[in-house]
Amino acid sequence: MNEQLASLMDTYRDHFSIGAAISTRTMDVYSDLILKQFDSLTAENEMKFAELQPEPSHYDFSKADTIMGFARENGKKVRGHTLVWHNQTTNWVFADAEGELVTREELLERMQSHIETVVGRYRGQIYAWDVVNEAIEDHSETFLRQSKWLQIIGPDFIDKAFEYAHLADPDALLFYNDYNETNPTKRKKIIRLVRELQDRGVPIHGIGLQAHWNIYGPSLAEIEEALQDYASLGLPLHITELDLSVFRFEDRCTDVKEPSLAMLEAQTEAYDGIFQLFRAYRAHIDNVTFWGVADDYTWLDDFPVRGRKNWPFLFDEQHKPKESFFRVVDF
Ligand code: HXH
Repeated sequence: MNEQLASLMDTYRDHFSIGAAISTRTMDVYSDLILKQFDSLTAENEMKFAELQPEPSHYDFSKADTIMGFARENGKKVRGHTLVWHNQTTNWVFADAEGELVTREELLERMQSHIETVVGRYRGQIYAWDVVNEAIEDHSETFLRQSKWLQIIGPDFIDKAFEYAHLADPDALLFYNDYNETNPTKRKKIIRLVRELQDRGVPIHGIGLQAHWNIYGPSLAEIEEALQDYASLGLPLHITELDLSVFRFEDRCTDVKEPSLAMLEAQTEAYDGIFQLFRAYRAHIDNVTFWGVADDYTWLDDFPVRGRKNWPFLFDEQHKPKESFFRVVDF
């Protein structure tokens, strides 16, 4: 590794912490990059409900603990992801012994005991939790997304999740986290949700903007408008899952074996503009986390299009800094 290479976390020390999502596998593959470039880590999957409590009252903390140990040994902060979500949550959570939906009281009890166990285990070691993930409906006029949590408990499942998490670790910062966060319609709904939580005195301390964007959009103007709007709530913002796909979401092509020069140039310009904005909003943004480390592995490989690879990060498949990296650290 080039000794002279700049460091994202050092360059941005006075702005915000810089994070990356890792797994027990990628923390070894990327250890050199992680140690030098990132001061905050998130488990990409290892702290999700289905991973931690695959069966009733049967917890498996082995992978999560491995990541926590790696973070502790290397002096990295950890963001927790995620406690209450409609995905990657096993069906048993919502079912009774006969396979029927459980009652509201029973589901609240299961939610609380999961949150108590997980947040309690890492109390004092995880500085921020994504308490509720993706509860807002995308397109329609509907406010909250249809989910078992909503169906069984009702809209206050969100309040309860935050209250339980706050009881389990009063010092952890509690976040609402969502995607398509720059879309004006969804943005308004996210802001309405957060404002209502604040008005009811629910312990929410920040908003997580996933930022799964691509080289075609959202535009810098749309991103700035969103940052302004979210900042007006007076809560800190975390950019929780940043990546910049080189494809439009719906692009079906699977024959691109390496990113074209045009793609990489567009990505460099986009990253440059996005980080200019992040720097301009440093008073509101406390953390910027990438949803991965380097282009040899990303959740966007094969998603949402099977057979389509992607190259969304600042480091290439050989873990070398891309042009986008040099622009992001040059200001
Ligand atoms: C995030 N969801 C999650 O927060 C994170 O935990 C996970 O590791 C990766 C991304 C982003 C997302 C949400 C909805 C979505 C796609 C991505 O919707 C679709 C699902 C299937 C097909 C098309 C869209």
